[in-house]
Amino acid sequence: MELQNDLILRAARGEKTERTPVWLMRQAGRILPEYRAIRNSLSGFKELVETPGLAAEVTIQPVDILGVDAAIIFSDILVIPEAMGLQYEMIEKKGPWFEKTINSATDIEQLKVAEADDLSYTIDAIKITKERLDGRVPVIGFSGAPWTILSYMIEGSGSKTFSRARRFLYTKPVLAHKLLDKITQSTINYLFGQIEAGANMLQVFDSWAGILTTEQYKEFALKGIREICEAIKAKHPELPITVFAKGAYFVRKELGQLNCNTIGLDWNMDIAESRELVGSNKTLQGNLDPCLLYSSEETIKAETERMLREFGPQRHIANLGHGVYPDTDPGKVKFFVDTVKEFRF
Ligand code: 1CP
Repeated sequence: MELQNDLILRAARGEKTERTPVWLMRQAGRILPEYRAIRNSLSGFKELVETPGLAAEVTIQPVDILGVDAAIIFSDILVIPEAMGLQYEMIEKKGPWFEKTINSATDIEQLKVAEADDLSYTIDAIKITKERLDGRVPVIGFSGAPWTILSYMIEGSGSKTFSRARRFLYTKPVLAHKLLDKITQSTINYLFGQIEAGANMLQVFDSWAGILTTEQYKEFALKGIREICEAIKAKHPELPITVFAKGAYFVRKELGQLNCNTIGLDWNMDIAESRELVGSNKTLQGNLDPCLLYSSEETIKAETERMLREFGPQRHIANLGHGVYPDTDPGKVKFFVDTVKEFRF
């Protein structure tokens, strides 16, 4: 199907764009009252994720309401551990909770390598989203990066330090690699399924990248991301891939060497320095502080335009430096989106 707006795909591939494309990480849940209305009518978050028609509906809401240049499929990175055999619950105001966690070789052996069919609800949600969008904007598929997924499988929940997961890397490095390999393979199968369903680009979220040492990141985290990029590119060389490794300022050069199109920056990463380290043949995505959206329209406009100028007219996808915070005023989010869309160099 012909896309009416392919700005984000062209920016990712380094082609010329009339203006900078814009979307927000976590745009599909969290902020919109229209999302809350649907969410509150259900038993919980998982029912929404697992009901393709409703997941498609909340995926499209930010396109209709905020005017963003892409839709990101409504799901969660934690569907992969579940498809591998670890059920999770999403506890209100607390976050994810896994009854069973991974600690031994036997635990890892018992995990299955997930297939796309194990995640048919998200695959179906992508198909429905594509039909309903009818080419208005591209659809972004996504997954967690293997290290971030491993951290949840070891911890069993969110954590400030993820010290159990980091301890596992020090004390059981061979098992860590075995687990990472199984997660990587599952993720590749899942992402292939998302592409076949119609995803136009992919983003890999390494949300807990920043808590590893440089050496650990190179040894345990980069390998899986590299394998994911290579596997996807071998079959779909034109499909843009974004790698967002939050806090991983210390491996920007290595991220720049991955077989992907775009590197996501968080708001701590200096734009000029990142461009230097990542190199000129990647697109950069980001990177305003999500807290900027709590400020006045005047400040949002000034900071957004400063950012746009600093990234320059090509090879940039405007975004925040992490997901939009749940209590952000949707009006301010729309103002940010409009500021990007109205700006001309
Ligand atoms: O928000 C969207 O745009 C919809 C899609 C989406 C995405 C891309 C959701 C829905 N989750 C994610 C990714 C995700 N999930 C990440 C990577 C991005 C990031 O760093 O923000 C991570 C780390 C998670 C794990 C997760 N899911 C957490 C964090 C737990 C922790 O460690 O503290 C939480 C609280 C969730 C729940 C969740 N996922 C998505 C929504 C809308 C929610 C809120 C649940 C609800 O509505 O009840």
